[in-house]
Amino acid sequence: VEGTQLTDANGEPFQLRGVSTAGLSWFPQFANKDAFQTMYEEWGINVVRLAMYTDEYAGYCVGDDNNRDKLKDLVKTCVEDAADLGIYVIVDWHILRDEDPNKYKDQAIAFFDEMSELYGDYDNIIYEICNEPNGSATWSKVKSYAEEVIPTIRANDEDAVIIVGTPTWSQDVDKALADPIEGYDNIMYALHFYAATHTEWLRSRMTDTIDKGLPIFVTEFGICDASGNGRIDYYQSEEWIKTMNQYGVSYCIWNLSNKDESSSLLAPSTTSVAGWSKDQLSASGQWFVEIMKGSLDSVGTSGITGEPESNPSQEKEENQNQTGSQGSGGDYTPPTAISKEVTIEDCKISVSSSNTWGDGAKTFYQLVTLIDNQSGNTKKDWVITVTFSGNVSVDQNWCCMVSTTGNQLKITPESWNATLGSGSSISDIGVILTSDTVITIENIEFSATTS
Ligand code: IDC
Repeated sequence: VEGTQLTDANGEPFQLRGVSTAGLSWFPQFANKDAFQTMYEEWGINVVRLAMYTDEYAGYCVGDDNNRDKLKDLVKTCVEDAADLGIYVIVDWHILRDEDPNKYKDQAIAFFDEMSELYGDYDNIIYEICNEPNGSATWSKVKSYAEEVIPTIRANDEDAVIIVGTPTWSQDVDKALADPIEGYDNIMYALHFYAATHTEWLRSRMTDTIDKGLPIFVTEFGICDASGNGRIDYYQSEEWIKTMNQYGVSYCIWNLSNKDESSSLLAPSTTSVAGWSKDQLSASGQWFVEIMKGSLDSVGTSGITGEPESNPSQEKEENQNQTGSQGSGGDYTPPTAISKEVTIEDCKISVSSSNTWGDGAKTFYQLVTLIDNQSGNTKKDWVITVTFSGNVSVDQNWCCMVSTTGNQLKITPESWNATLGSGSSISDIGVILTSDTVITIENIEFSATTS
């Protein structure tokens, strides 16, 4: 890594572009040498990422010894297969439900010690030490974890690239920029995006952060929404690809499986584990192969959708049988933005949409909620109830807990943001709502205990 740029052995800028496996415990069959060879030779990838979950469904830290040995053997085989093929491999300690990488820090240290001891002499290995810190995992906690894992790896492997995840599911690269890890070379930081959820605001955070000197690797992205499912946003995806290519940012798409969800690269009916034809790929898979074939310039100017880049509203979802206005290819107008602000108990509460879209018969509203406590007191265990003009349900939420009844959405805190000191505010509460109709915000209620 030179400055912010990943380079080759001669110090020339180099971009790794490839595919992340799905969770190895769920879909081990697709993590095989023939699959890697197909993607290398036919798609043009030069890196695979091995997503080894730690904390859920037969994860490394929750399963038994037998399960652990199986996972470790699979990782080893894949590292060696990638080396044989002449491609790079990212060993991904896939924290997610565990939130804070410190939860299984001892296991992580033992695992990376063993891997780096085995593969310290390999030129193709990259260590990703915590996929997506989230919840209570602040940057200082992640940094202190990294400062224990990195020296373990460095004792065996003095120069391999090590990638460190960032808070809020590897979105807060700005936090790492403000307080980077010192004293080691070849460290990069993860930024993850899902194009139908994370748009211009996260893209500009990435470019700003790189411009200010932080080396970023997009070790995981999806072209659908952050659930790994839902609508594909071709326009946003191509904007991301163009920006990453322009900045020489390396990236891996999520994920190599045939699970019936939009982020899978294989069609649900595909059971072959390598050598896929085009029609065995999903919409995401077909898009990615086109992107890999395109030159930097062709990406985004025509792209797979064939839409001119200046027309973001025409997201033609060729591979999805959509109904409704968006699928017809005609002019599509997203639902009107909604927003409302109230002041209750000297706290300013604002709820507004940062993005809206339609998907067949449904509308989606990505809401940002802000609480600004100007009361001079500490507010605890706050509750926000938002009433809409139509019935709603929750598609996704972060940094809060939610429930809905009819046209009401109730937002309550997570344990770490339940207390709001005097003069402080919370701005990262997010909810994606869906409705059968176009909605407006009718009312906001707020309550909290005061101390
Ligand atoms: C999702 C998979 C889904 C699986 C789930 C398990 O797509 O099939 O059931 O994990 O937790 C991430 C994570 C990645 C998620 C993905 C989509 O790194 O593990 O995969 N995602 O939710 N970050 C943002 C999105």
